[in-house]
Order: sequence, then C-alpha cells, then structure tokens
Amino acid sequence: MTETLLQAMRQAIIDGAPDTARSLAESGIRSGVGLLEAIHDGYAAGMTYVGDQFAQRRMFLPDMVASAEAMKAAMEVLDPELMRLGTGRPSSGTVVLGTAKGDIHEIGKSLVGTLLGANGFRVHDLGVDVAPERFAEAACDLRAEVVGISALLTTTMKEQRKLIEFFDREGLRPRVKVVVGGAPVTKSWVEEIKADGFAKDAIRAVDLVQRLMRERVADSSAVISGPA
Ligand code: B1M
Repeated sequence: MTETLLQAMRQAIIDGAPDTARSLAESGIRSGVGLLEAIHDGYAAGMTYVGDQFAQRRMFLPDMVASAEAMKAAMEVLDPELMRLGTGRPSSGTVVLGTAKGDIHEIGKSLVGTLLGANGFRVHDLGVDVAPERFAEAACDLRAEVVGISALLTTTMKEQRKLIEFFDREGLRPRVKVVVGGAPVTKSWVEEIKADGFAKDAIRAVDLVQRLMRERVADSSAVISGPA
C-alpha cells in the first residue's frame, strides 16, 4: 500500500500534475504514511528522475517547471503537517536561509526551512537569488546565530564561497556560523571554502544546526566560567 502510494507520488511529479500531487499528499496524511518518507522516497525521488531525464535531453525545461509546480503543490499540504508534528519547543535560535545569488531553485531550501521551523528554530527565509549583502543585513538585524545558503547549480556554488569571504571581511564569522547545502555541494568543497558545516539533506541540516547551537552555548559558557 505504502509503496503504491509512493510510486503514485513519484509519477505525479514526473507527469507534472499538481492536483494529483496535492491529493496524494492528503491521502498520505490520512493513511499515516511518514511525511519525510513521502517527501524523500515519493516526491523528491520523482524530481531526481526528472532531473536525470533533463540531463539526458529526454525531458525539457517546461517539464521541469511543471514538475516543480507539482512538488510545490504537494509541499503546500505537507508543510503545515510537518510544522504541526514538530517539537513545538520555543525557539532555540535564529537561522537566516536563502538560495545563492543567480539561483532560483527553492524547493530543497524551503524544506530545510520547514524542518528547522518544526524543530523549534526561528527561520527567516530570504527566498532565492540572494546576494551576500542581504544575508549579512538579515543576520545582523535578526541577530541570527546561523546563516544557511543553498545552491543547486555548479555555477552558483561559487556564491557560497563569496558569502563566506564577505562575512569574513565584515568581521561577522565569529558571531554567525555559515552552513551550506544543495545537490552539487560536496565535503571537499565545504572544506575548501571553510564553511562551518554542510548537510546532504534537510534532516541532516536540522542535526547540524542543533549541533552548532549547542557548541555556541558551550563556547559562551566556557568564556563566562573559564579561568580569568
Ligand atoms: Co534546475 N537544474 N535548472 N530547475 N533542476 C537542476 C539543479 C539540474 C541538476 C538538472 C540536471 O541537469 N540534471 C541542473 C544543474 C546542473 C549543474 O549545475 N551542473 C539544472 C539546470 C541546468 C537548470 C537551468 C540552468 C535550466 C535552464 O534554464 N536551461 C535553470 C537554472 C535557473 C536558475 O536557477 N538560474 C533551472 C531551472 C529549474 C526550474 C525553475 C525549472 C526548477 C526549479 C523550480 C523551483 O525550485 N521553484 C528546476 C528543478 C525542479 C530542478 C531539479 C529537477 C530538481 C531540484 C529539486 O527541487 N529537487 C534539479 C535536478 C536534481 O536536483 N536532481 C535541477 C528536490 C529537492 C527536495 O532536493 O533541491 O537537492 P534538493 O534539496 C535537498 C538537498 O540538496 C538538501 O536538502 C534538500 C532536501 O533534502 N539541501 C540543503 C538543499 N539546500 C540545502 C541547504 C542546506 C542544507 C541542505 O543548508 C543551508
């Protein structure tokens, strides 16, 4: 039953069918399919297939647009459920999130935001095509502890490096941790650009931000209680 539903979810994305994607999400919630399972093994798996077909020139830009619309329709149903099932704990810190300058891919970044929100973080999503200056401005205004930058294109990954360099120049690094993510991002890239962390998917992004927040608290208490 679950596999049939997941297969139908994948197909709704491949077909670029928002209404079907939405009603399958509603059925999934009613029948108790795991929300993250539906997203990753259902809808996102459909997206991966579409991306591969696009790369092989078997599907085209309008197909990819339609698939993205279908995924967004499903997420409109699933997002509030994810929030509802979240920890409900009061905010454990502020995260500013956005997609790199020149990049308009938003689905993965928004999923990261939803899961962080569901886990008690205050999330300020700047949207897509975000310049380093806007990240910095928001981080300062909101006193964010973490900034997260997503990049889905190999050409926009370099914006992650630019953001880190900008934060270094502005002297923001000691106060604000920069985490990066997105399909083309690798561990070696993260080491090269000296980001504070990277997560392969949205669940790992929550673990990462939780760890950074814990380390921050530990660091500040070490300063307060450390030897004079
Ligand atoms: Co585009 N696209 N796209 N696209 N698109 C890719 C990325 C591509 C890999 C497809 C392919 O060729 N196989 C390819 C990039 C190739 C490359 O750079 N080497 C590509 C291309 C080429 C393009 C255009 C250039 C096409 C064109 O115009 N000729 C163009 C670029 C536009 C631009 O940004 N300037 C373009 C446009 C589009 C659409 C607008 C049609 C649409 C986006 C719609 C939207 O977001 N509103 C789109 C889509 C849908 C895709 C694919 C098919 C799917 C992306 C997606 O939503 N995945 C994608 C192929 C693929 O990824 N397999 C592709 C589902 C999502 C849940 O996963 O985003 O990976 P993902 O997020 C994951 C993790 O990466 C991680 O967690 C998420 C959840 O687990 N993660 C983070 C993401 N951000 C994170 C941040 C973190 C931590 C983890 O911390 C901060």
